[in-house]
Amino acid sequence: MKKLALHWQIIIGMVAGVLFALVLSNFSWGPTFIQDWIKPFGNIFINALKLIAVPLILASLIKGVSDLKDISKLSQMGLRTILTYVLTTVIAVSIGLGAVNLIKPGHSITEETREELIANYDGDAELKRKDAQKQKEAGPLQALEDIVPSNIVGAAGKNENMLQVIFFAIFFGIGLILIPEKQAQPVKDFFDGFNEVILKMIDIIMLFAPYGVFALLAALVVESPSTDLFAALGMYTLTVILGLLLMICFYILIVWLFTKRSPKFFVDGISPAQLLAFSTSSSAATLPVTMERVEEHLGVEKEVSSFVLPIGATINMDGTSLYQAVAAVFIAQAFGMDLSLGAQLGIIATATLASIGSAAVPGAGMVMLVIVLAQAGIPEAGLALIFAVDRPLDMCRTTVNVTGDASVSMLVAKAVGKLKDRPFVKNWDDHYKK
Ligand code: DAS
Repeated sequence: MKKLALHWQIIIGMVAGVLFALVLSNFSWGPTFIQDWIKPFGNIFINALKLIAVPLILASLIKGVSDLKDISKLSQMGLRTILTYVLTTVIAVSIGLGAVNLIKPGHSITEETREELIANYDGDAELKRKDAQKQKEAGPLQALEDIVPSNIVGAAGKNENMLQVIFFAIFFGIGLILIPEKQAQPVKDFFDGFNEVILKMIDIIMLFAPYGVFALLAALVVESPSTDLFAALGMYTLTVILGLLLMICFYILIVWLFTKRSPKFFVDGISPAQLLAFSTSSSAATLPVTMERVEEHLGVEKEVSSFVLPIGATINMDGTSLYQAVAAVFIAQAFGMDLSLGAQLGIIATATLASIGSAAVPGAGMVMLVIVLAQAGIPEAGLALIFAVDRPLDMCRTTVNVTGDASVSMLVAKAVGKLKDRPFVKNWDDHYKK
C-alpha cells in the first residue's frame, strides 16, 4: 500500500470496506462484529479530524491574516485580491446551495434509514434537541452575538460555535499586524511553526485514511443496508461535481470577459496544474506548478503571481466552499431537517469562512466542514455518511481551488496592467520543449 499514491490507497480502502461488509453481512454475527470491532476505528479517524479543526483554524487563519502584512506594500493589488477571492467564494457557495436545493439528493433517503442514522448517533440527537431549544429562544441578532466568544478556551473546547474561534483568529492576526515588527516577529514565527506542525498532524491523520475509510464504509453498509442510502450518496456526489463544473465554466467565462484570453488558451495554460491538483488533492503541493503555468503560459507578471497565488492557496478555496455548502444541506436533508433561508444564508457565511480557514492539504475541507455543520446545528453524524465519497470529491474540489486562484491572478494582473500580451514567449515550440 505504501508505494501507492494516497488517493488510490483511499479508493482501495473504500472498495475493500464495502466488499468486507457485504461478505460479513451474510453471517448472523457479521453486522455486530463490524459495529463492535471495526466501526470504532472509523470513529477514531473522524474524531482525529474533528480534533484538528480548532488548532487548524487558529494556525492557518492567524498565519494567513498576519502574512497580509505585505498588503501595505502592494495595497492597490492586495485589496483587489482579497475582495475578488471573497466574491468568487461567495459565488461558489451560492452555486452549491442552488444545486443542492434543486436536486435535493438527501430527500431520496427513506424515513427508516434516516431514523437508523439518527439512532446510530445519539450524541447528535442530543445536539439537535439542544439546538432546537436554542433556536426557539434566539433573538434576531443572536447569530451576530454568538460570533464573539466570552471565553476563547470555552469556545475552542466545544465544536459548536467555530465562528467564535474564527473571529478570535482574525482578531488576533489583525492585532499582530498592528504591533511593532520586532515584537510581532517571534509570535509570527511561533504561528508559522505551529501551522507546520498542524499540517504535519493532518498528514499523519491522512495516513490512516485508507483504514479509517475502510471502517467507516464497512459500518455504513451494515448500519444502513438500505440501497437508497447509496443512491442518495451517488446523487450527492453528482450534485457536488455538477456545481464544480459550473464553477470551472464561470472561471473560463470571467477570464474570457475581463482579460480577453480564449477558453482554449486558459485551459491549455492551467491544465497541468489542474491534473496535479486532482492527483495530489493538495493546493499547497500544486502551488509551484500553478505559479510556473500562470507566469510562463498565461502571461501574469511574477510580482503579481508571487503575491496572489500563495494567498489564494491559503485562503481562496472556491471548490471547497461549494462542497461544504452542498454537504451541509445534503446532511440536513438526510436527517429530515428543513433549513430556513436564514440558516442557508448562515451557511454562505460559515462555508466562506471555513474554506478560508481550510489548509491547502488533502482532507482539510472535510475537517472544516465540522464548522459549517456545527454552526447550522446539523448532526455531525452526517460526516460518517459523506466521508465515504470525500476523497474523490477532494480531488475534484482541489482542482477547482487551483483553477480559481489562477483565474483571479489573471484578473488582478489585468487590472494592474501586469498581464503580458501574447506572444510573451519568444518561440512557443522551444518553450514547450523545455
Ligand atoms: N484538499 C484541499 C486543497 O488542497 C481542499 C479541500 O480539502 O477541500 O485545496
